[in-house]
Amino acid sequence: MSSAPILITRPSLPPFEEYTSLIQRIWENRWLTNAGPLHEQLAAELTQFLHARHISLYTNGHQALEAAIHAFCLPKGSEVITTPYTFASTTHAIVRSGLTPVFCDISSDDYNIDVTKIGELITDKTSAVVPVHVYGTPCNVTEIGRIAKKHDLKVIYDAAHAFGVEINGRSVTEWGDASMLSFHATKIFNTIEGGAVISSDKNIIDAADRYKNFGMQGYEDFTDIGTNAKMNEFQAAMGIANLKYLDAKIAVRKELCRGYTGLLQDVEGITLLKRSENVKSNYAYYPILIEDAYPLTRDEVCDKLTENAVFARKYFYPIVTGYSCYKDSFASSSSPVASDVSKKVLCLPLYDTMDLATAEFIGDILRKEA
Ligand code: T4K
Repeated sequence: MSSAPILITRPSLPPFEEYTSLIQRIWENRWLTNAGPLHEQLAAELTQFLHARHISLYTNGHQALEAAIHAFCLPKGSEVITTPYTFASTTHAIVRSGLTPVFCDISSDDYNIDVTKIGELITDKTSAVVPVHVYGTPCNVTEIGRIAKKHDLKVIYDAAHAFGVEINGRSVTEWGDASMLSFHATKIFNTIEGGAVISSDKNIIDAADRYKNFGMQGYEDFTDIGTNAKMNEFQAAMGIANLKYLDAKIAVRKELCRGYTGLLQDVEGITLLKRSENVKSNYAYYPILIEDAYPLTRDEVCDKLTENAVFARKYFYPIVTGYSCYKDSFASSSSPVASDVSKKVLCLPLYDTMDLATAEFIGDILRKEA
């Protein structure tokens, strides 16, 4: 095995010539951004790939999430139920939209929002729920839908990790009023930076399309105070080239996950992520929990891996309510499960150019310490 550092992830890249032949077209037509032909081609391909009704491509996932929230015109200051076990982007998008996040704890089964705890957080100020499909594992979408319908709440999924995930053969983005996807370099499908809003409601996608283009309506009016968050042609070209290889790359990741699981499933003190039979996973992340029964703490495991040039990551530690920008605001009920998981979690390296021997090397380090 090479002595190069083993990073948490490496971006998927298509064959160089396939990217450059798409880029060649940009030189021919001099169309660089603002819904160019490659942008339109990618939007059409993704609509089909994701069985989406409507899609709006974005320059990154975060802006797409802000746009999705903005599109519903939720009352300023209203409360949005979300979880603290996520990347900062989820909470930032809520707060930057002038809304108040209310933190719900997560389930220890899948690290997603605990649907049994949503009800007690609903008040007459609640306008929406923003759950996260953490690591690409779908939330309990049926129960979330039932609660939202009963209380007349919008559901906007942060599906940043869930590209290509299906529940009983249906895309995870079919649930909720809208979903945001991330196409960042570190994600399963990338457009370098990128993202999308998906919805079955054309009005929401029209609003997202206007929002990313300054709120412009035709050439002579601005109907919304929008932003600039359009996906450019170089990003779209990367997406078109990458999409062709996605299934093959997910298959590689699946084998690597199998390798990890084979080595780690019987190690006392290590808990693995459960995957459901009815879910088609994208194998985006391989999180493990280092429990008290393991001889080393999570941080000691992390250090041990680093000594071996293996750079695992603590996605997500600390929880959002522990960040300096949030800890003194948004009084929230405590989230003991999220806090506990966050102190134990370690995501192991996983990417499509990694080989099985590398997964075995990492698994063996963890087995030896047990
Ligand atoms: N919601 C959720 C739940 C999210 O997780 C995210 C993003 C968002 C919303 C927002 O979506 P975007 O606006 O990002 O589309 C990374 C990503 O930057 C971020 O996209 C992601 N979540 C978050 C969980 O992870 P970092 O700070 O950990 O990335 P970084 O730079 O440390 O990269 C990780 C590893 O990947 C490095 O070890 C090196 C490798 N790498 C990275 C890049 C960018 C490469 O080899 N090549 C590269 O080009 O945040």
